Amino acid sequence: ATPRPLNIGGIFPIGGSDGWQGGQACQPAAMLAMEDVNQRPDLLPGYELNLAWNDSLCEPGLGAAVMYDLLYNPPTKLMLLGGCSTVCTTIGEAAKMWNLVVLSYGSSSPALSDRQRFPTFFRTHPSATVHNPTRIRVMQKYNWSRVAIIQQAEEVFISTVEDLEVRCKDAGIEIVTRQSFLTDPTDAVRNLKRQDARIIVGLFYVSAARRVLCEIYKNKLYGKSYVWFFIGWYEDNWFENHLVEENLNCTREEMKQAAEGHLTTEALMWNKDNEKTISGMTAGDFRLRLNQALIDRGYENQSTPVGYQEAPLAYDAIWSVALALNKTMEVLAAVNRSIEEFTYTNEEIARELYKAMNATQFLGVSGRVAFSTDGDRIAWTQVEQMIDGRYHKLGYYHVQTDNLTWFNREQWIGSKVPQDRTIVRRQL
Ligand code: ABU
Repeated sequence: ATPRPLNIGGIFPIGGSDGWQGGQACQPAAMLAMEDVNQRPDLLPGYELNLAWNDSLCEPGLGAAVMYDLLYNPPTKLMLLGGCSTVCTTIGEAAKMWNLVVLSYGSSSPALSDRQRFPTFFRTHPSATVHNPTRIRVMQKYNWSRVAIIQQAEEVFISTVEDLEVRCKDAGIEIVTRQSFLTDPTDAVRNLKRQDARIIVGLFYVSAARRVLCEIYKNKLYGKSYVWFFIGWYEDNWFENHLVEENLNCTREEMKQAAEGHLTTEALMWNKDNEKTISGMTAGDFRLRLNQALIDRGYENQSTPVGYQEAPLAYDAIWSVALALNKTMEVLAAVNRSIEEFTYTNEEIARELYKAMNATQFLGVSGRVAFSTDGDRIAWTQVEQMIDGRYHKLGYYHVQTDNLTWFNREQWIGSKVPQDRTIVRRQL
């Protein structure tokens, strides 16, 4: 018999120029997962999963419009997928009104872990708070106890900084200044210079990161006396792309010079081991299929589409949805009910969907997928450094076990570890 449809909705940030356009690689990855779950006879028997989706441009207003469009137009969606923190904040807060679980493959905002505000929100993407213990661990490794922070004024970064401040205080690390900017970082970067900041954590989306880097160059806040910590999920060549479109007043060479030596932290989003995952693929097999899917869509190489790093999270998000729906169907069948009875006012089935998602666990191409009580993913992080214009892995860190694996590959300009303050030498 023809399988009956089970419908879900998806919101992907693909176009636009601000925020995170990670739908470029995440949407194709989700479609691969759709193919795979629909080919599994033991999953959702008698049904076929359908994904209706649209682009949010990573703009919360448009994201809300896409969500209304998905919900007010039949068929009824059983769950929503979303990416980009600013959009997920909007849809995650609204979704409870429709008794809908939202699963995000691409939002890092720590604010999204608030169960009061986002009671039906889950994510395969780790919260940005996972970077903070790693940053602190690296600071401690080099005896840096005086640091500065510069952030874009978006909730995703504000909530990350709030967590970082608490952790720095606990670790006895002084935050000499915290600078914030909306769009233009000129004054914020100048203030860092005035405060003689040397070790600086920067938190912003990638186009703002380029503006900051250009100001770093102009203010000479780079080189042997400075260490910058940036977010590690930008594309590898982020600092030399889009300079003309974004009207940046720095050349590629200047941007490259300013970027040299910076550190990044990021959560590991690709399964590190070569083991078979729930789909039968290893992470390496998935990479090959994704690369082909991206070539088919006109991307010439894997570094071109945004969201390549997060693509396993999108692939695993679809598996999470399929497993949770499957579980819910079994629970409902035991009481002679069907998942097809779900409506946006059906709290009982919504509760079962929530419980099933909360209990979902499997080995995915992004690693072990499991959701903590606040809906979050727990992950390893990695530290990289830009050496000669390319990222090199320095080490891995796991916060729960305080396990730091370090490869001693860091390189400092002038061969000395930069200090966190000006050393005044007294003449005798
Ligand atoms: N790794 C991409 C996260 C994007 C966001 O939090 O908006």
